[in-house]
Amino acid sequence: MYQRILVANRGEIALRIFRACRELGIETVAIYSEADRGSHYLELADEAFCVGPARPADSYLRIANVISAAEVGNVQAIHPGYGFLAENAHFNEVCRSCKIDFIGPSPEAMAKLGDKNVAREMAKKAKVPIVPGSDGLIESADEALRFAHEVGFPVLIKAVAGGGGKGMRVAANDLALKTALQQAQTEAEAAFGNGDVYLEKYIEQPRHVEVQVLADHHGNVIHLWERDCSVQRRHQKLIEESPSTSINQKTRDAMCEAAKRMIQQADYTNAATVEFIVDKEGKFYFIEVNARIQVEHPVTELVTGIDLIKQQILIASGEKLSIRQKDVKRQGCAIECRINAENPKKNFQPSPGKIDRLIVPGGYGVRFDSHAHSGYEVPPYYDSMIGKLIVHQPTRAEAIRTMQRALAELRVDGIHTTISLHQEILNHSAFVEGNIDTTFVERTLSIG
Ligand code: MV4
Repeated sequence: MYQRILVANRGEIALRIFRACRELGIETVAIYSEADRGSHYLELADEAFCVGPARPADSYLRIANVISAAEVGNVQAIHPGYGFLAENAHFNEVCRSCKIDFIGPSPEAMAKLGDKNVAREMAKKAKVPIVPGSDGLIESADEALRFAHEVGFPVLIKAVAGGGGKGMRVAANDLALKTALQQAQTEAEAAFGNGDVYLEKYIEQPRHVEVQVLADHHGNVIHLWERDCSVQRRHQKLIEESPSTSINQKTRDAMCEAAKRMIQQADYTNAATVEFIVDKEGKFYFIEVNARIQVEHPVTELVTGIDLIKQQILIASGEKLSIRQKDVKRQGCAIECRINAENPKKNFQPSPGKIDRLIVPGGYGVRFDSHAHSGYEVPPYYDSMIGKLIVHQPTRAEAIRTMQRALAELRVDGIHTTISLHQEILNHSAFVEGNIDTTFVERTLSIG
């Protein structure tokens, strides 16, 4: 087992990893930018190094500085968290060449799954349902038109280097397709340095359901059931829950088995999330694999009783999974609300600044993962999420009640937050009835 791990991240996920390491008896090395200097959560690490100025490109994304901190800190492994370098195959490769374990998949598996068209091909081989789509990349407008007439409009143009909704464009007819194709290729080239695109039939008003998977270096792969992430706005997830209200048990079993086949096909190790969309008829389709631990991992931890960060560390250190598939029971319902420093009344513009007072909810079934505290200065340079409020109860109705209570207790004075938005969603009949798809927020709420 490792003696020391560097956590190449900041905020709540860095704190989450410090805590898991502390319990495993592993020392931790933190990194921080000038903007995060003096943050309280850094005190929960054993050592901390400044890796540069506030801008992510000059600090958390500066590979040479992160690796230098790892060398000086004399660590055996690096946990990347999510975002920043978590899915950067080059950084993964640099860790390997410096003989530092990357707590995640191999660079090869990460690179393959980062190409959304390669991932589609792998899904086909693994007999995982995919959306009817082009057979590989689209080279010309004529080819795109031919495909679109085959499956029928609307179609979705996707960048192979995209993901998470980036580099996507919907086209409803021939003329729109020609324009959208050019725009998507230009945008993808600019954003990812790779303008390659492929096409899929556009599944309207889908549900977004993802399956958590763990795979060790000894051929063991287990799923830890699904999470429903349909409540989102402009590809930013707001609320996640398990189990999903979108699928029945037959679909759930098929989706979870498909997720395991996908991970086996990709020769993947460590934690992954296999993402699907579900259409109105209840059919599911593979979308992409997220080769990292996700923000919403506590939802799965609460319903399965499994600490996913500890499992990641044990797998990376070479240990065999001690959990067999038949041991993965799911109990109750968990719901997570992302608490962002944003103003829902001003188009969700970021609301950095000083938290004059933070009062954290508690009581039975309540967890609050956050690095924030009274007097904490929310910096303007990074993601606006300041914490995650997660509840766990035997039934969804009870979980909703507990979340409503916890949101009413939560106090974040001095900045704007998404608390009121979550209260509106939790009180909405469509949410209570479990009748939500990915267009729910934009379509029904006053915030649009
Ligand atoms: C789709 C889709 C509908 N049809 N693909 C791609 C990125 C992933 N995170 C979600 N993606 C989607 N892929 C086809 N063929 C719908 C989504 C999707 C979505 C799309 C637009 C706006 C919000 C969305 C939220 C979840 C899923």
